[in-house]
Amino acid sequence: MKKSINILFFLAIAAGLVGCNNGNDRKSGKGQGGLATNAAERVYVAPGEHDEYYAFMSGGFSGQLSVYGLPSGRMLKVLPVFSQNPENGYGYTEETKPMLNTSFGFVPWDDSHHPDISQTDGVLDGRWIFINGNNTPRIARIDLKNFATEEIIEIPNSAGNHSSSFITENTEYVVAGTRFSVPIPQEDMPINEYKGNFKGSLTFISVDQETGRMGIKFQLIMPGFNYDLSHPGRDKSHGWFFFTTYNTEEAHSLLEVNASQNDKDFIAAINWKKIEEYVNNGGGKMVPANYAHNVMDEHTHTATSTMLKEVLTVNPLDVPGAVYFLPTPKSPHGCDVDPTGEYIIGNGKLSADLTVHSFTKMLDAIENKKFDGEAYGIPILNFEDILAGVVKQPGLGPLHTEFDDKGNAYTTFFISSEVVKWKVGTWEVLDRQPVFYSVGHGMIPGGNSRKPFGKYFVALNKITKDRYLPTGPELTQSAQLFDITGDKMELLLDFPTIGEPHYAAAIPADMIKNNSRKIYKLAENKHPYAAFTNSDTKVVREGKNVHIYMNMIRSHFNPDNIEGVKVGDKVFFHITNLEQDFDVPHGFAVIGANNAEMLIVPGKTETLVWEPKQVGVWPFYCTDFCSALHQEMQGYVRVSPADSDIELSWSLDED
Ligand code: K7E
Ligand code: CUA
Repeated sequence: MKKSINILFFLAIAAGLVGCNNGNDRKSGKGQGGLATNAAERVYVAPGEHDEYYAFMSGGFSGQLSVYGLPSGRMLKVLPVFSQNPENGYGYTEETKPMLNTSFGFVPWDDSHHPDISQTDGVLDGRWIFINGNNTPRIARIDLKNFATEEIIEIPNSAGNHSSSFITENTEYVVAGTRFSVPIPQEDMPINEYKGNFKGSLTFISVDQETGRMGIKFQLIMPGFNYDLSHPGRDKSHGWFFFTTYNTEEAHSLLEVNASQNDKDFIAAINWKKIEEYVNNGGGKMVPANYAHNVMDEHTHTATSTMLKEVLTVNPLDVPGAVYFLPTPKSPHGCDVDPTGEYIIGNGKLSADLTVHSFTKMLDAIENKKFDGEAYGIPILNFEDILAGVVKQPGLGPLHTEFDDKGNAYTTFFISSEVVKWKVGTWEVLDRQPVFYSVGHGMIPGGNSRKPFGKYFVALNKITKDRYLPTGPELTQSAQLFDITGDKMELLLDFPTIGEPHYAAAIPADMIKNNSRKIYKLAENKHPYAAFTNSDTKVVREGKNVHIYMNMIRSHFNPDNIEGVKVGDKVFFHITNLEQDFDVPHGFAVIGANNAEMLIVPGKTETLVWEPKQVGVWPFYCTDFCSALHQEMQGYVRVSPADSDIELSWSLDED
């Protein structure tokens, strides 16, 4: 058991340090955090004024994506992505339920980690934002005109979709990598036969530049390591993608010990351009698969789910020169590429130093075939040959590195609970600031692109303990905003977050806000159950299904009296919001509904199913205070016994 001792010793030290950080001297964040006296002014956004940046924070185990303004830290919206959202009916309405379909059936929750904004020429362009579903592997695309999830594609042959969703610099591909290796294809086999038999898939999803539509171009089937994080090459390294791995030991149990044995794991360097060319020339093997592709139709505002039945796989050995391993100490987590595309940083969780690889040296080593062995036939480059530099002992437990526009890098340290600023190229540590507490990712607007906007750094912290008023055993997680325009980082603000914000992405507000949709045009609404005029409104029985074609406008429903519904019916309320003004949604709720309310924005039609269980006269009402007569916005459904012969009828203001 000697192998376990070093690790346990390390973790004991680590635990001790976390304890220290939570001690008295760090309680307030003042003094040590260098809280500037005018910090309040610098985050203050006056009433009616707008923030300078949109920040999109992953929701972690909430499965959503939340939108914040920076520098105020004001939460603007929770965008539902992978989880049902009773606030507006996402995942509950008939139109949105198909978005959450998977090969495992309806999966109304996920764990979302890494949002990434679309780019053109390596610069944020504000068209779309992508995010991964980690648990049931999926990638979602959110349109930043509508601020709505418009597409979700499931990833077959993947498990723990974690090294995702990162995009190439012209949004050619969204990339998704498996964290857990699994049998590919899945099969019933002993777990202890993992080694050599389980595989990891790295999936390249192409993106249509007009519509944003995603499709899996190919899956690279890699050795059975854990593929933890990834980043695209950019500028000079455009065409490559880099993935950190851990568990190159291929352990299948007690990974905290057994996957911490190797002195170095790898960063996998993937020349995707080469593989793309191979695939375009007919390379790769189409294999059976079963995965959902869910798309929101822009005219009917209704999602469809299609099950796809095959996927193109590529064996890396079939594309010589496309895949290499870069030895990287020691169980690296983050895999970050600087804005020039030259430096690839592996954040070795258990390593004392930060290792930086050089892209130029990597190409040189490849050209001169300077290999240091191979793993499953994939060449391993020599560590020394590709080393650009080392940041010496910057902190404990490095997780992620982000970049500003002045050649500086900012690495987060989970264990020593700090952010360390260092100089790219000289590897010299320039500044360190404590965070409260245990930071995961950091984020600089555009920090994962060729053009960062280096004004703010946001620390995305896991633990808050004493930072806010206590709320019982379950506390919020938290973000901290630093001003990074000077030599030293200055802490300005704490603000709580929704769920666990792993990564985040931010963009200047000007790049999005003028394009933001205000209404859906009624004239473009092609929903089959839309009711625009009085003569469109009706109630139709099809066996036990009752379809109500209803509309709403300040401040009534049409119809608002409905009779002839029976116990045992399934009632579909198809409701069209006739408003064509900005910010006039109406809500809909009916007593005893087993799902949610729905919030219908101007010009849309949405559908909620209600299954009345009891005889009576049951009210429905608008849930959003929409006008002075909002409280009058209500109606009744008469529900008769199952064997009743009362005919369907509907009316508005008629006796
Ligand atoms: Cu480090 Cu999922 Cu990117 Cu969390 S991951 S922190
Ligand atoms: Cu419509 Cu309240």
